[in-house]
Order: sequence, then structure tokens, then C-alpha cells
Amino acid sequence: MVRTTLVYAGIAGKGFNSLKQGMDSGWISHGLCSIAAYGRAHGYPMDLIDLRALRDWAHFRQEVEARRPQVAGFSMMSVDYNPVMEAVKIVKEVDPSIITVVGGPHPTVATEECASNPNIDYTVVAEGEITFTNLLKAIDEDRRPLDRVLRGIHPVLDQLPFADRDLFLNEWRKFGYDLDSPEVPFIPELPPPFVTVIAGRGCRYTCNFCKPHEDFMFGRGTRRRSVANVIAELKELRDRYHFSSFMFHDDCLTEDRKWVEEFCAAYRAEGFTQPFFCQSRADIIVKHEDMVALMASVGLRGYFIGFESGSDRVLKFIHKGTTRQKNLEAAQICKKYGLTIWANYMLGIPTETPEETKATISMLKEIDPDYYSPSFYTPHPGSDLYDYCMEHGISTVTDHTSFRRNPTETKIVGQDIQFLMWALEESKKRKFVNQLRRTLRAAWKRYASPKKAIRKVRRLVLSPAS
Ligand code: B12
Ligand code: SF4
Repeated sequence: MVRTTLVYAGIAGKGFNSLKQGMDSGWISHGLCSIAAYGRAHGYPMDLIDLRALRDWAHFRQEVEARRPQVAGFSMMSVDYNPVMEAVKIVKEVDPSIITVVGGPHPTVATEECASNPNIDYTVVAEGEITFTNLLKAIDEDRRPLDRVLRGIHPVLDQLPFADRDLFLNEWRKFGYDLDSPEVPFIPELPPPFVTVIAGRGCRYTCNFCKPHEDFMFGRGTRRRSVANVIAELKELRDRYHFSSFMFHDDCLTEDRKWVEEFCAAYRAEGFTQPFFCQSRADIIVKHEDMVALMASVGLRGYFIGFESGSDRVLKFIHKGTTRQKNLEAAQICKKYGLTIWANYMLGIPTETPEETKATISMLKEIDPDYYSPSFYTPHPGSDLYDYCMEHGISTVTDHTSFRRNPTETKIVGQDIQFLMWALEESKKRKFVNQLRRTLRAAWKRYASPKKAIRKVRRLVLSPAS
């Protein structure tokens, strides 16, 4: 059977040796874990090289030399382009007969850019489980496809084996990373052992800074797994990793309230109490407050919400389907149910005026989120707003590394970096009264919660001399 090494190249942000250093440095790739699970289920041995766990390119070369796979498969967002190109070059230098295959979000929308590279033998567009395994079968049977671009087949999600987390865990352990958690938690609300789960693929909304990229990947709309299938995976994760918290990676888990209600009932019935987070949208939270209450009652601890902008004109321009007022109301509802708010928002959206940027700042002061997740708008290939930027010649992105959304450089012609840096800082400053409230609440939790007070009193009673 053909032997494959999969490669995870997520080092554009933090570089080599970056495992366990924050959010993009301690999570698995569900895409690769799903491809590995499917391939292994069909008898194909797979291992992984995670560049985040390596020292440098020489270390990567050494690993390829030691493993000598017949096939190397690379997963690739747009931002991963440079490291993946370097990696395929090294693989071909080690042994030109190793068949290289790329797949993921970037090859799906920038197919030609990948396919035209002579170091890349096959470019897979869209979902890869079935197509990649079919390719391995064809290689095994010595009937390699002539076409170098292969179109992915959308799998029936309930028929896929669960993502094989050990693909990453075994690799990390091998490189000496001691792990008390299958994935690295990033906030205290989600204690270790922590895992991430995906209950569906795609999203039915049409925000133009994002869509239609995912429609190319997963088809239009959302394909959700059955509740029974997701619960079965959670049971397996409970038995295997004893997880204490988890997070749904779904773009918008709450878009289907019937599914959510069914899930909440099953989660409770199966005895799960572990806290979890998921992504939602302000308009959904406002429309379905009772669903929010239900989720909070079974373990939801917080939402990631794309508030994006405090200007109604900009929200309309990006087709967000919400308003400043709805954003504020959604935050109030989260607070009512004790939910943590992780606020995603963008500064420097094309056409945004300084006054509109200030509206985003004032909105954040009203929302008073628990976590700020700002970005400077970045045009991502595959999105309508990217096409708008190209048509108007206003993108300043010249290197794939700049496809990171991190607020360090502007991506749009004419934007004033100093103003955006000021806006960034200003957006994260809390109102004095909100800060005071937070400090008092934290102090109460730390020193005066009933449990701690009782413990303190008991200690005083038992050892009055101390
Ligand atoms: C979870 C997530 C993250 C997590 C974990 C990422 C990870 N390791 O997968 C974190 C927080 C780390 C992250 C970070 C970023 N992300 Co992100 N992320 C997602 C999200 C929401 C889910 C990913 C996922 O698991 N999907 C489900 C799995 C099954 O799909 P998949 O991974 O794409 O894999 C399938 C196919 O792509 C294909 N495939 C993938 N790899 C391979 C390899 C081979 C060989 C083959 C044949 C096929 C194949 O087959 C897989 C199975 O069907 C997606 C949106 C989405 N819904 O997909 C955005 C998304 C992938 N992220 C995106 C972006 C922009 C980023 C950041 C650049 C943001 C930033 N900070 O600036 C960073 C980059 C990190 C880095 N590499 O340096 C964009 C990518 C757009 C693009 N053109 O590249 C997406 C599409 C969101 C969006 N619409 O804007 N992200
Ligand atoms: S930004 Fe979120 S809600 Fe909007 S289309 Fe993209 S994934 Fe869906």
C-alpha cells in the first residue's frame, strides 16, 4: 500500500518551533485529520510532519529523508503558500519520485497558481477525503491520472470516520512536546484537556469579505452531521481524551436552531457537562434568545461573534446581515446569560471613513467584550470583496504572508497606518465604569465567593492562631 506523509505548514505567523504558543499554534487541522482517518480506514498508512514542531528547514529535509514516503500531501490556506512551496521543493530535492499533492482553501480558489508549479504533481480542489484516497488507489494500481487538477468529491459527513487526532498527537509527542491536552486551550473558560469538533461544513450566509470562498470548498449552504453522529464522536473523545472542555469550529453552529435544540437535549441526556464555545451571529442571537438560554443551560460558556463594524453603512456594504443596534442587543443577551463574548471585528474595511472606524470603536466600548479579536481588513482570494479590491486596484498585498489578518500592516491603498494603529488601541480601551465593574467582579470571584469565604472561615476557625 502506498505510504503517505501529510504536511501541516502553519508557520506563516509564528515560525518554526512554535507549538503551544497560542491559538494557531496548538490546534489540529481537521482537514488533514479527516483525510488521514479516511485513508487509514482504506488501508493506507499515513503519518504527519507538522512544521510548527520542527527546528528549521534542515530539520524538515532530515524528516523527509528518514521517512521517504511515496506520496506527500500538503494542506494550504493562502497564507501558507510560501512555506508549502519551500516544502515541496525540498521534498523533490530529496527524491523527485515522491508524488506531491496540495489541497485546502488556497488550491481550491487559486488552482492555477498551484498547478503551474512543476514541483506539485497534483492539485486537489475542494474536499479531499475521497479524491485523495482514490488517487492513492490509482497510484497503487499503477494507473496515475493524467489530469494534474483533481476535483474533490463532497462526502456524506455521517459516513466519514471521525477525525484522527492521533495524527497530530503522536507527531507532537515524538518531538518531545508533553501534552496534558489533545489541543492547546487558549482561555481559562475552556480548561484542559481541550478538543475541537466540527459538526458541519459550509455556511449559508453571504458576507462578502468571506464568501463565496467556502461555497467552492463545501458547496452552497451547510451540510450538517446528524446530532447522533456528533454525540458519538464526543463520547469517543470523552473515553479517549477525557476532555474537560471543547469548541465547535463550525462557521455558524447556531444557524439551524432545530439542530441546536436536538443537540442540547442529547448533550444533557448523555451526561455531558463540559463547557463549550461556538461561533454565532448577532442577528441570530437577537432573534433566538430562547435558544441562547437553552445552550447556556447545557454548558455553552461563550460565543465568538463577528460584530465586524459599528457603522450600519459598512455592515451593509459587507453584506453582514446585522446592524449596530443588533450587535449591541446581542451583547446584552450574552451578558444576561453569563456568556463570554469573543468579539471579532475589522478596521480599515474598503470605503470605510475615519468616522465609521470611530463608530466601530464606540460600539466596542458599548459591547465591552471579554476578548477583543481585531483585524485589519485583509482581502482573501475567493471572496467577493477581494474581487472588488482587485477590480479597483486597491489591494496592497504583494506577498502571501500578508494574507494574515493580524493588525500589523494595512492591506488597502491610501489607508493611514497611524490612524488604524490608534483605532486598534482605542477599540480595546474599556470605559472606566466597565473596567471598574470587571475588577470588582474578579476580586469577588477571587476573594469573596461563597465557597472561598466558607473555606476561609473554616480555616480561621480550625486554626485561630494563624
Ligand atoms: C478552524 C479554522 C482555523 C483555526 C485552525 C486552522 C486549521 N489548522 O485548520 C485557526 C484559528 C488556527 C485558523 C487560523 C487562520 N485561518 Co482559519 N479557518 C478555520 C475554519 C473556521 C475551519 C477549518 C476547518 O477545519 N474546516 C473543515 C475542514 C474539514 O476543512 P479543511 O481544513 O479545509 O480541509 C478540507 C479541504 O480543504 C481539503 N484539504 C485540506 N488540506 C488538504 C490536503 C490535501 C493533500 C488534500 C488532497 C486536500 C486537503 O480536504 C479537507 C477535507 O475535506 C476555516 C473555515 C472553514 N469552515 O473551513 C477558516 C479558514 C480556513 N481560515 C482562514 C484564514 C484566513 C485563517 C488565518 C489566515 C486568519 C489570520 N489569523 O489571519 C489563520 C492562518 C493560520 C496559519 N495557517 O498560519 C480562511 C482561509 C482563506 C484562504 N483563502 O486561505 C478560512 C477559509 C476562513 C475564511 N472563510 O476566511 N483557522
Ligand atoms: S463571515 Fe461567517 S457568517 Fe459570514 S459568510 Fe463567512 S462564515 Fe458565514
